[in-house]
Amino acid sequence: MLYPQQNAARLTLSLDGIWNFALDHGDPAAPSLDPASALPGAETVAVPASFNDQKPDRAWRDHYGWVYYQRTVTLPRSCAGQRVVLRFGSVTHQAKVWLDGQLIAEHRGGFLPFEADVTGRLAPGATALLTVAADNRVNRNTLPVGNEPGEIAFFGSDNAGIPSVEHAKANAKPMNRPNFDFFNYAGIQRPVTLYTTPRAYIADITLVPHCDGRVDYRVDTVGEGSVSVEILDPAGKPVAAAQGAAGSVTVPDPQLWEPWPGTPALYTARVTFGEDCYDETFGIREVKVEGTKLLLNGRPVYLKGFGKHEDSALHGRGLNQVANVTDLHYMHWFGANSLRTSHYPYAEEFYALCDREGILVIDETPAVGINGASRDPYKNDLLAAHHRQVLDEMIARDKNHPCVILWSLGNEPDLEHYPESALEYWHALYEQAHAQDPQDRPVTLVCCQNDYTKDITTRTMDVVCINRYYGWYNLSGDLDAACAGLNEELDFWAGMGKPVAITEYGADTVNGLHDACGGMFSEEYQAEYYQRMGEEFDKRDFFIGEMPWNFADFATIQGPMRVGGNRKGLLTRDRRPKLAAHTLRRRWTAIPNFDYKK
Ligand code: BDP
Repeated sequence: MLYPQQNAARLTLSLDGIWNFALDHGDPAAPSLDPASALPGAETVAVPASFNDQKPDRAWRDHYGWVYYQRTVTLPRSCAGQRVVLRFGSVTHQAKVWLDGQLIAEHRGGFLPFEADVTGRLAPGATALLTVAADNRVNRNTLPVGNEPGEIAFFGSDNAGIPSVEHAKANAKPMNRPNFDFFNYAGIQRPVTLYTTPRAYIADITLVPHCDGRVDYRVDTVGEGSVSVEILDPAGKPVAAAQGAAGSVTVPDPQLWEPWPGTPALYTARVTFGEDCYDETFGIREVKVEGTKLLLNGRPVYLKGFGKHEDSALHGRGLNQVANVTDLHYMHWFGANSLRTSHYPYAEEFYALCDREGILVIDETPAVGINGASRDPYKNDLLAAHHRQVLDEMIARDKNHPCVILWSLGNEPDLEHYPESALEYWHALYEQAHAQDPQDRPVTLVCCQNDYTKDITTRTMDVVCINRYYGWYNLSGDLDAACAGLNEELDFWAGMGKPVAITEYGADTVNGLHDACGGMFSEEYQAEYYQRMGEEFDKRDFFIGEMPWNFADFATIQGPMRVGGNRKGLLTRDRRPKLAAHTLRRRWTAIPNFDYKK
């Protein structure tokens, strides 16, 4: 799906700003306010952003069910004769959209864009009432996964192992019980755009670049016209051209896209079709797995980076361009070259930044929380269908980004209790990703600390990605034992002949808490933990990357395991480095992108 672009043929009108807002206190199962009328008791809310932290009010923060957003929208008369599209970067987790009371779009999944063609409905010069309802409920059929009322929440206040108070639960008000460890922020979290195209238009562009300069392309169009493609080099100079909706074009002396501190050279495919035109940026780079190596442009690359979240004060999970730019500058400061979009696809604007700043991305679906030892979570057709949908939409959206080097099908599912069922479920998605991605990037699934001998799925992925908490959730406080445990496990993976990356490892750390003996939660413990783990990683040739959890402290559900959120950040939530940030910085600035492991 193309990102809205203002150019010689297209106009984009931002609908971001202050909207009217109301919580729907009716039946959470069905939106109940009248979308054709002004919202009763409307309050103000900023878009894009999560609504939860915009008012110091538990009703906003802990709302369960539907909320409504509303504003008017006027299409300029100068847009007469154009096709008009209304586009949402994301609405979390489920959306309904009405224009003057008429339903024009519905979408499930809170982290991917959707749009509605409103050409016939919004007349040039006219003003219409735009109403959006967003549902924040998560359950066993949604991604991310939530627990049904009465079930044990893994990260919440009913943690397994804590004495149950079944008799008192009837008093609990309906609430989301996320089966994941991040605050369930919701609302219109990404930009809303009204854009025009000519009536005959470019619907999609697919680019598959090769290191020898050949770029295979396909342009999908609607209406009559002929396609031409011109390639501009990073300085904006035309270097190659072709005619026709599909084919190949060859860039002479290609400058390859490389991660920072190399040069992330960006080319542009300038596509024209009749009256329409679109500039798609891309990088010339290839990624593949060979033996135990992850190869970028034919060279073994070492991933130094983070598991992240879209999370910042007040904005919640809403697009925050200042935080995004700051975070990438911090990535350079750390000497990092990569990140994982844990645990959902991020805003499109972020991938464009990573393309530009040379940051390698593991792009992850919102499939987090697929577990529950007491029942087979894979015997669920609704979940499987939704999972196929989000994977499809994520690849369709992100397929041309040079920064994306690996697809992650999901995070920490149960792979141990129903191994055959798990293999069947994840393999269908693995095949889908390979079949759908025009660049055929490697595919992974990020696995939880488990009995790895019973997990028969992770070992079938192109890259083995493991989240491990030796020295934190297990062998707590004992770094000698933690290193021994890690090594025992790495001996197992050594036999698999695959590249292995650690995609989460970390220690909750309260900034400002110091301890001469380096006890848990102190800044000293976190620093020593990363120092010791790094020394172990360096001993293994098949080990292709390290991604500490987490880049920064982040908001979570309330519960006895979390003090003001998850504190495993190397940075605080307001982006101040903890002691361990300096430890990692020293380590990573000394590790080259390429050929670190022979
Ligand atoms: C892992 C999850 C991650 C959590 C982390 C933690 O993948 O979302 O935040 O543990 O507990 O299991 O800090």
